[in-house]
Amino acid sequence: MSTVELANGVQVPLIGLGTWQAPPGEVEEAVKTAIDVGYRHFDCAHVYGNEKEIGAAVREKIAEGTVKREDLFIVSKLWNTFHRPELVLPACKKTLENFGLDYLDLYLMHWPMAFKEGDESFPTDAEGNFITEDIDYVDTYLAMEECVRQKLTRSIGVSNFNSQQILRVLKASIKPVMNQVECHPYLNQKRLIEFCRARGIQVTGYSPLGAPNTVWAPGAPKLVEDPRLAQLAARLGRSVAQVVLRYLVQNRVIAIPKSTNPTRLKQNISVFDFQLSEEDMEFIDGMNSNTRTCPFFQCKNDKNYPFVGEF
Ligand code: NAP
Ligand code: SBI
Repeated sequence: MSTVELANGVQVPLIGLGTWQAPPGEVEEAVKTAIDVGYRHFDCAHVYGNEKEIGAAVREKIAEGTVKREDLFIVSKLWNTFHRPELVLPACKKTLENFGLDYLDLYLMHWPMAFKEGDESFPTDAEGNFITEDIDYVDTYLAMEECVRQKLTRSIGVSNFNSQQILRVLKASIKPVMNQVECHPYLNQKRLIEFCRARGIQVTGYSPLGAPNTVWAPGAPKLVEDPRLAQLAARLGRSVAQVVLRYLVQNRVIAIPKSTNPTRLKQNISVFDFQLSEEDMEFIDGMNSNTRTCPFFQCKNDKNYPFVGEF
């Protein structure tokens, strides 16, 4: 599996397994199959509600000798209700307890907005908007540094940060190594990627297949059904999903497609035995329409909502 190097020297496999909406009853088997077919990178989060099952699968594969812990790259994310600095270390410890692991490879701040703390992951007002709190994400980030100091995670980073928000967290002493953002041919993120790379930050692309089941755009054209990509894929004897994933990894963007289906798990990791020509890469670049599958509109009024400004 090809990797990209983080600013701290850690190698990240270019394809990881997405686990949002992987039901607890399916994800354990999916993670075990994924390890068997070659996945070594797992993208997880407290809010996905399946870290216990993922941890059980990983520990079983380590115990049976298929993989070693040090061969894996395990990512989790601090949820928005835990942004108050005092809550950060306990939240990271809780995630480790759920996994049954000693350390993470990467801990990300899931979003720059802070939600009202409490038992509800999505505190919502009468209009259906999420209830946010005035906590500066820089203070949250500084508290995440302690997770590195205490060796709970090897690296820290951010997710869903825009360029201006990135600049503010770069003042910390432990720099973010990653920004995880939505990325696929309809939202290729060229400017944000260039901006992050110039500052030593790698980019992971989420919803790389365009999240075909997104709740935010029920009738919208689906990336995996795009006739232009279907034609290109047919010419190469590949699936559209493979072409799209190859487009990301050929651009050195880490891709984390979600699947719990054994055939698609295998298909999605089989993107290192072919190349897209320069013309094909440029053709896919031309499909950018800056459309998001994950606009998270319910917090658009928060001052830290990221999807405003140029990029
Ligand atoms: P995605 O990976 O673009 O799409 C997943 C969907 O595509 C699933 O319904 C899956 O169904 C289907 N699929 C998988 N492989 C396929 C293939 N080869 N051909 C056709 N369909 C295929 O969407 P996503 O889950 O939104 O994004 C991936 C991961 O990114 C998430 O799971 C999560 O880990 C991360 N993420 C992070 C954030 C963030 O805020 N940081 C936001 C969104 C997502 P099957 O399971 O049935 O195969
Ligand atoms: C959830 F667990 C529930 C809703 C939701 O909507 C936004 C996208 C997101 C997220 O914040 N990270 C994801 O991977 N999906 C999500 C997760």
